[in-house]
Amino acid sequence: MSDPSFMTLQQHIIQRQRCAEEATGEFSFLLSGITIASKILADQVRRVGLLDILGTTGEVNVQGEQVQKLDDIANDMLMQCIGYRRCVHAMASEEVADPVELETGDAGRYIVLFDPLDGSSNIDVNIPVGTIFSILKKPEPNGKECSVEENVLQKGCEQVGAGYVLYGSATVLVYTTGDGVHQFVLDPSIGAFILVKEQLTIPEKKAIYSCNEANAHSFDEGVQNYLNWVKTSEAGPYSARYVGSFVADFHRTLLKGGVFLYPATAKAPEGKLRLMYEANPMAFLVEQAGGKASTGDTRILDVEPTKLHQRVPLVIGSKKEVEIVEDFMARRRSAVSA
Ligand code: AHM
Ligand code: MG
Repeated sequence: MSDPSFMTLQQHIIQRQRCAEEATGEFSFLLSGITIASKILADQVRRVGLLDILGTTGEVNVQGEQVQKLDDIANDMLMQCIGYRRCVHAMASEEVADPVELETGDAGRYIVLFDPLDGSSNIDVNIPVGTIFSILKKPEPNGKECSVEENVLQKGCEQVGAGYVLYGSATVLVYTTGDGVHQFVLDPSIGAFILVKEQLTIPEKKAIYSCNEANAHSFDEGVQNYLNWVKTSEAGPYSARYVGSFVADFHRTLLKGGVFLYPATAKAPEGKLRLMYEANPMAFLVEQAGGKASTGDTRILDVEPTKLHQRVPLVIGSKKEVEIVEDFMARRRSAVSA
């Protein structure tokens, strides 16, 4: 007899879809496109040192093929696995300038946006990287034909699904469809993601902050005041944790609590992280887990996108910790405007 507590991602999605009104099975088929790609990528990431060796002779490997960077491989893999789904109207990726419209006619109801391999600059030093995805519905035509760009540019609060895959010591998948956050681990022996935690919640507060503090001199003064405060005995003791790979930093924050910040800097005046396929999906997840995500003064999920690769300042994590940062930023704003 099968173990009733043993559940694969596929079973989990199907089970939850059964409870949903318009359960057509399309959505689970769409997600399976992402999981197939991520299993292939998990394997590629694990062998990255070997792939590098094969590529060291130049641009061409022993098979006579072009040696591709892993970001390109990840992007192609996702485009291919998702692109075969007839329910997908369009895809957009960090690696591609414009959204890709698929010839799926009325069957194409979903839009998938992704960062194929976030944190990839860390890959040659064996630091975890990940895939982030956001799923939107194609908007109903409102009397006029919309371009694919117009269809894609929706606020984060319109997402119907979001998640990430972290290629770390284990391959972990975390997703939401708006009814909580669920965590799975890839069992390599059977090639399936197994449920390890349903309805995950983020601690309401935790004295951990995570940011690239080397940029502190060019942060908003409110953020600088916050960073000074976390080091005082009044606040602390706080711990600092920063991987420099957003998926890894976010995953730790989701599980352990704390706050992750990537504020605007002189080099990145709009912030560094991308709204549509980095900040929005993580904001959806964190809110579903009871946390908070903001630009410092606006809820991330309410930010109106104006372009696909738009960047945004990000403060994300435990509700209370995000509010402390927002408070420092608000106090600075009112001091300036007084
Ligand atoms: P990428 O999508 O090009 O990999 O860049 C985003 C990455 C994030 O994973 C990470 O949070 C951030 O860049 C780190 O930036 P920095 O090196 O400035 O701290
Ligand atoms: Mg990224």
